[in-house]
Amino acid sequence: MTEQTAPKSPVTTEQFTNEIKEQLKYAQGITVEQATDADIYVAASLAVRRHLVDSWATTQKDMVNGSTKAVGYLSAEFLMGKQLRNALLNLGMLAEFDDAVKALGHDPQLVVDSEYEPGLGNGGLGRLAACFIDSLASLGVPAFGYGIQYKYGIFKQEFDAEGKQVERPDYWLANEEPWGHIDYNRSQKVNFGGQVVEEDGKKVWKPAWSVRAVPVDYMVPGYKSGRVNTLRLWSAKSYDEFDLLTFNKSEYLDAVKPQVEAENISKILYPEDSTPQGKRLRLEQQYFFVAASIHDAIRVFYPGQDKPDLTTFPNKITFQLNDTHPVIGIPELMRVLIDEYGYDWDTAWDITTKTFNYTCHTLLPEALEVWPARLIGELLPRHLEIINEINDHFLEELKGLTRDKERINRMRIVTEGDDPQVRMAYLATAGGSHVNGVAELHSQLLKDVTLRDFSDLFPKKFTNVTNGVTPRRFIRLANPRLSNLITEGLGTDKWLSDLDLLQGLVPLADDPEFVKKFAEVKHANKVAFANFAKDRYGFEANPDTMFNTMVKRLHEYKRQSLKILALIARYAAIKNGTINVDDVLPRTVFFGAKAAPGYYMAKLTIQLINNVARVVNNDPDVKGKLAVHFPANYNVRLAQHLIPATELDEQISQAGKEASGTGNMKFALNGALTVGTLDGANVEIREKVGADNFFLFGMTVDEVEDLYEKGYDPAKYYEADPRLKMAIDMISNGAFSDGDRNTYAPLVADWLTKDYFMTLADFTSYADIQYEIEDLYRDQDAWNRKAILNVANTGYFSSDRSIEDYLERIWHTGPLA
Ligand code: 26W
Repeated sequence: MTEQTAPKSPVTTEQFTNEIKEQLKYAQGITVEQATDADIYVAASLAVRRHLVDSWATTQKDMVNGSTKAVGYLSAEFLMGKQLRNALLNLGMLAEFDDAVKALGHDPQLVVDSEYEPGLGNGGLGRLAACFIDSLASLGVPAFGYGIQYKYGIFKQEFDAEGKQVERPDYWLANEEPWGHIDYNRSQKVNFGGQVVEEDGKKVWKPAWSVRAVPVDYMVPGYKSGRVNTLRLWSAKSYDEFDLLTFNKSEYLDAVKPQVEAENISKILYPEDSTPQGKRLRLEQQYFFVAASIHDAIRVFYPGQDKPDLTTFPNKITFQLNDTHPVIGIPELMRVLIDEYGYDWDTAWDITTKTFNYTCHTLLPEALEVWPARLIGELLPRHLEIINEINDHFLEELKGLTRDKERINRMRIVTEGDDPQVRMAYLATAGGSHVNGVAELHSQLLKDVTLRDFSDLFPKKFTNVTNGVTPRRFIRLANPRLSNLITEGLGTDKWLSDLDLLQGLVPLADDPEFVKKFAEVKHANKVAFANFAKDRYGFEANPDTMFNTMVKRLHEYKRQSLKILALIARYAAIKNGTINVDDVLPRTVFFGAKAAPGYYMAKLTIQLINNVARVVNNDPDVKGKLAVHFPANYNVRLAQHLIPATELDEQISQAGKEASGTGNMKFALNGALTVGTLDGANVEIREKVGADNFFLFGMTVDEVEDLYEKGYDPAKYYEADPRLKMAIDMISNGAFSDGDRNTYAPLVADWLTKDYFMTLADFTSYADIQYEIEDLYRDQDAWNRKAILNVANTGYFSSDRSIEDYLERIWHTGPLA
């Protein structure tokens, strides 16, 4: 008998059916007969929300009245995914929902499908924030997620006839959005521009214009904690009354200019996930949500107090800075403490440094934001003053710690010269208590390279918290078949809130019955994905082939190029008989990737992948042996469908470039084997699952550094491996561009002359390991045993464990009593 500890539904199917009917009638003014799937979705969502309100209110009250420090997670991105089924899971109402909707004459899947996925993030950083607030609520820790409710999220990706990426606006709020609660009465005023004047010895900021930050609250229900936290996303509205006078003078545009300008701030998510565009609007967005959030926290934790004792602020809430994007919050809190509450510099600095902590999510130098002081001065003149003062104080402090003038100069927060730049990562490191990377290798490289000077002088500030993913969404919701098998195997479903319990599956890897059931689950997931893909994208995926997946943002360091070159080499080998077609192990390769709209090489790579797919999928010589599919618009929904069906996951970035990766964790937890480099969290995944259960290839970080040292000539590798030469030559000869030799010339030229991320240098190692992979796959029992050991040994990568690490090492707080 398996122990069932999942939350019990607060209502019966019948009661829930009536609640949906009630919403349809009173909230939407329609009858059951008139209701569409989308209407039922809205009604069911509103009915579910009602079952969360009490715990939400209690959590709010306990948070303010209690003495448990709260966490404020400041992030420019929250990639939440669809909400309904997650809320149903955490309320224990999944079955009641399905039965109630059927009772109302609708198909539960079609009702769920009518929810529009909120795309308020680009990729890893945004999704991690979503997993983290799920874990904070599930651990019962009082917390706010603070961000921006963009009107337009990450663009919708389509492919044109040539296989090129086309971006379409993601106007997600065009549809009824039942989850957000707009709270006009708790809006905050955010000021911009203007100048700073002296008034009786005090600095006074005279802003030129202001925006109204209106909070849109989303409930964040915990799994089995009975707690419901808040995701507070700010939406920009204008204060200015409509200037009728100007309107009458038919200068219409001037009349509404203030409105449009103001509301532009939360209009759209910047679709870059590595290279900041340094746009003024981006800085306005960052200051907008951070300033509103800091004032909101003071309002929440010091209700009705106009002279609060803010020296206690760091005991009320600790703010986590999700990368450099919210770091303007440090000079903002200083401004509030000094200018609005009259604290002296040292007291203010003491409060500020105790309040903030910084997480770095990248190793790419170009991804570390640097703002021109001039731009900050125009938009936030008082903040620039404070940043310069912080810089001065910091340089003084450094003079007390080292006499190495070079080092002190390297550590300047504000660079010298006639166009000074503000280095936000340095401001975050100087202005916070802790700095952490997101995987052991990443955190080590931050200390040894990126922030070396800082870790040498402030070693205690630096720590690591390896990323994690929420098992509720990425195992229980995405993979119910595997979830049932795990619960059966362990005899309890407690693993969903204690993922280390997966360890109990290790002995079952030697149980032929369990291995058989595991294989059946994986195959059923492959069939389910094939049906989903047929229906949603129109392509046929053959479940009797190996499902091999590479899904992540398109970036040269992630090396989708390596995957496509190896794929072309395989195709060529089949075509020219280097490999006997009968010995070829049938494989279906799935790609999913959005490229930042301005990222030329990334978009050319997408075009190449789509055209390789076109040629391969229409070539009878490889039919049934090799297929390539690139479903457009990779997002959380597609991930939830594709990950459970995958057998082989690609984590092939150049060592030392992927900070962590989180897809790697989701695939391993869903029983896929990984082919990967010793990069990011791959290192820890391989440690946990065992070297025998991970396909390792490629250079290590040190070997990469050595090769950069001694000078890297990619052409040499092109000459050395005929498989690589064949693949590149086929591209050059127009095999995937209807004979046009110029289409991919920029890619080929880069590979043969620069190839900064050493795709060519790691090609041979990558191509060679494919034989090992295919040999193992032919022994399905052996493959599935290793797959089960991957599931069993990756409980560590739960975001619950990550949050426990943050609580212990950085936040020093815990669950509400
Ligand atoms: C300013 C432009 C910009 C926007 C977003 C620069 C950098 C970013 C993010 C930091 C990029 C990102 O998503 N990084 C990813 O963060 C994940 C969560 O920690 C890691 O798992 C990935 O390795 C890392 O690439």
